[in-house]
Amino acid sequence: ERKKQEVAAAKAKVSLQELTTYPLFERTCYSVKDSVLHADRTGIIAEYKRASPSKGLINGHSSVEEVVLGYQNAGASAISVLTDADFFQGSLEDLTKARAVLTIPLLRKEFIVDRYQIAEAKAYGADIILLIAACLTPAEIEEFSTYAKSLGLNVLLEVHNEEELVQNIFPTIDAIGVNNRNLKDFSVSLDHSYDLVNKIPDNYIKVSESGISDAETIKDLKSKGFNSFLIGENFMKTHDPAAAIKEFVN
Ligand code: IGP
Repeated sequence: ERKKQEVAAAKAKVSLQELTTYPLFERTCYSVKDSVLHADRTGIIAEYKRASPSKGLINGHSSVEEVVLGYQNAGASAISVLTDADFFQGSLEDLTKARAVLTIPLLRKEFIVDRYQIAEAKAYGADIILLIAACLTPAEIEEFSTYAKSLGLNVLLEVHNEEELVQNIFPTIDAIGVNNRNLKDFSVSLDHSYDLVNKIPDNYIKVSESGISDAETIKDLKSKGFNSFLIGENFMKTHDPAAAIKEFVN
């Protein structure tokens, strides 16, 4: 029975070669640098997040198209869509639905561990992939970011401490995010951002990720040198995520 399931799963997954024939695979990606530094935009990377391992269900009622278009209209610089099903109730279908309504960069938020997922990101409409230093070796970060660049994708490197940062600064990376949330115990502290911001070279977009809860925090992070802010839960947990983002930009 298990063997049967494995065969079926292998069949359902198309080959990497086949992914390269998908219509979206040919598109030219939006630049994350241009969009974050665009004078009329807020620097916010706004996330569509239905659920999370630490919070369970966050929002089961708002559609992906409605939310991401609202984010874009409120001045988001980019959009993040979770594609992980097991922990976040996301999907590649959500990514493609977002792509269809957006004219700003779109991040595939996923735990990437192989090239196939990078080709898949392109084929389903992403402009940016995430590489998490805690999940990968520096050699893998270098290899995967080089491959992503060869497909025209932007790369966001995620770090949580100084060691992860210094080991993984490659020219094939566009943006460096400091995750304020510890992926092991889910504790959140903005101090991770404040401690690392001056150690990120200025030619990278500097993103503070997770646990950002108001406009004051954004102002403060900006004054310390961040150009970008990745925010999900505090928008998604409200009745109207697209309205919530407006409260953060005044
Ligand atoms: C958003 P928050 O606390 O605003 O919902 O955080 C984003 O930073 C978070 O979802 C995230 C994440 C990740 C999720 C950051 N890195 C890696 C999954 C995997």
